[in-house]
This record gives sequence, C-alpha cells and structure tokens, in this order.
Amino acid sequence: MKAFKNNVTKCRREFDKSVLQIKSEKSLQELRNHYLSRKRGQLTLLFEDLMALKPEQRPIAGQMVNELKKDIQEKLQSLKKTFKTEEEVVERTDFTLPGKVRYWGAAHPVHLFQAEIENIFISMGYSIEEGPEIETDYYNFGALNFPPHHPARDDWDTLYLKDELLLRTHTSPVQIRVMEKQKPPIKIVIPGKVYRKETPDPTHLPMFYQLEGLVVDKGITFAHLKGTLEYFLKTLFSEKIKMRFRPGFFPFTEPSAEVDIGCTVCEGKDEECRVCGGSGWIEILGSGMVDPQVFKNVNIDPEEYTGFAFGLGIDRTAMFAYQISDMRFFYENDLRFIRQFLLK
Ligand code: FA5
Repeated sequence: MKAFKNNVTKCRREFDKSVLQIKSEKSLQELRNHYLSRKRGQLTLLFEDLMALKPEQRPIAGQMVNELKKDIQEKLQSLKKTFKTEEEVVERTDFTLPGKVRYWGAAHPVHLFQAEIENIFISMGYSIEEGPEIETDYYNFGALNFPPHHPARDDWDTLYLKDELLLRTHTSPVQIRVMEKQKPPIKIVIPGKVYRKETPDPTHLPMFYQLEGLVVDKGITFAHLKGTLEYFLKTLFSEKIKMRFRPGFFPFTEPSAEVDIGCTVCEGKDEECRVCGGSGWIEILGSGMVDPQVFKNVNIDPEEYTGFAFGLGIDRTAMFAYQISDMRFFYENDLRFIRQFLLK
C-alpha cells in the first residue's frame, strides 16, 4: 500500500511539473493523453496497480486515484479555457479600428475624357467607328494621298513592323476603311491609340489617343467644319474658350487647318510656360476638307460629294481641360494622381 501511495504522489508531482510547460493546445492534448488515455494513460496504470492490492485496501487507494484524476481533469479543463480565450481575442473584431479601404478598378482619366468627347459628338448625330492599330502602308499613307517617298511621310515618325505593316501613326486610315464599305452620307468619329517614334516630353508621347472625325455628304463646306469644331470646343471647355484656325498642310485634306486653343495652363501670362512655349496657344487638332484624290481612292465621286475631317489629340486636349502641366503624368500609374479624377 505504501508503494502504491508513493506512486500516486509521484504521478501528481510529475503532472504538476508538466502542466507548467504547456504552451499550446497541442501540448495540452498530449498531456491529457499521457495521463487520461484509457489504454496506456498513467491513471489507467494506477487503477491496474490498484487491482493488485488487498481488497480492504482498495477503497482508500481508489479514492486517492479518483481524487488525483479529478484534480488532473480540472486543471486540464481550466488550461483549455485560457487557450480558448486567447484565440477568441485574436478572432474578435475591433470595430473601433479604421476600416480597410478597398479600391475598385476604374476607368482611366483619358478614357473618361474620351467618353465625354464621344458624348458630345453622339449628341450631334455622329456614330462611332474603330479600326486596327497595326496598319498597312496603303491605309496609313498610300490611300491618304502620301505618294511613296514623299517628304510628308517624314512628319509622321513611323514605327515600322515587318513587310508592309506598321503601327498606325494616326486614326485617319480608318476614314479610308469606312469609306470603302459605306457610301455617303457619312458622319462618324473614330477614337483610338496611335504610335509615333517620339521622345516623351510635356506635350508629346510615343503612344497617345486621337479622335478622328469624318463628315461626307452633298454640299459640305468649310463653314460646316468650322461651326462643328467651334460648337464642340465650346461645349467641352466653355463658351469663353479662345480658339483659332491656322493654315496647315495634310496630304489628305485641301485646304487644311490646324486648330489651337488658348493655353489653359498659363493663360498666356507665362513667357517661359513649358506647355505653350510662351506663345499662349496650343495645337490640339488638325483638320481640313477631304482631298478629291482621297474620294477617288475609295470610289466616291468628288463632283457629287464633299466632306471635312479632323484629328484631335485626346491626351493633349485632356491635359488642357484638366490643367495638367505634363502629359506624361497620365501614364506614370501614380494612383495619387489618377484617383483625383475619380473623385470628380
Ligand atoms: C494628324 O495626325 C492628322 N491625321 C490629323 C488630321 C485628321 C488632319 C483629319 C486632317 C484631317 P497631327 O500629326 O497634327 O495630325 O496630330 C493631330 C493631333 O494629335 C495634334 O494636334 C495633337 O493634339 C496630337 N498629337 C500629335 N502628336 C502627338 C504626340 N506625340 N503626343 C500626343 N499628342 C500628339
């Protein structure tokens, strides 16, 4: 009986020592198995030993083991609760903390601006067309009245691909594609990306957006071109916008004109303005009356029909509308810059 009593005391001491080492739920479970497992647990062994005692000793011995078992169970139970509370602390939501801000993807400012421009033309009865960014020499130049080796081709710093293919340098080739399959009356705008071998600076990019306009019908004159662009720019900017038509040259329009607006960045007050170069004016589009040769190239009779066309730089116009001093900001992917437009 004495040896049995010693075993119970030893078992209790060892348990008390082990319990202090417990740091995780896993080690708690291991400790439970070590003492309480039905098969080889320490208490099961003690109960087996008890059976070897004399019958009159067994009740006292049984009481000792049961007490030990109860103590062990209680300690394990309270330990388990501490782990639970720690876990719950981690899981509980603290509603006083500031929330996590999740940003949704959104349209790019240049695309938002493009949509604004499109809507003005849609309200004037125009429809929208698109064309490929990889073009043939014929559509980008030939059909637009640029003879081979003509010096005018040098003005378009072209990125050539292989064979007759190139990255379109303007949206004008889509004029040809539309006139080939559609007979007048035609009243369309063509937005899209264009590419030029240019070094980026505040007003030039190697990839930028243009919006082409084309109107072909009987009796279309330069007055229609002028009135349309004036209405468009006043709607886009304001009634007060300063604009001027300047003689220009494009092989596919005759006569041709470039359109400038008053510099919205310095308002003509800064002689060293990096945007207008101190002139107070900035060019935003090229335009003109469709050259009769272009009509002949697409089998439209120039004696019967006349038309006007224009090509507007979308990024460049956006820059002035938003009074941004450098067009490159649009493509630097700085969210602090981009998000300002989403809040508009
Ligand atoms: C053209 O591209 C002609 N296709 C426009 C045209 C269409 C004339 C129809 C007549 C009839 P230009 O190269 O000037 O023209 O470009 C037109 C506009 O694109 C410019 O006024 C400017 O707003 C914009 N632009 C030109 N080059 C760049 C550039 N590197 N970066 C950003 N915008 C540019």
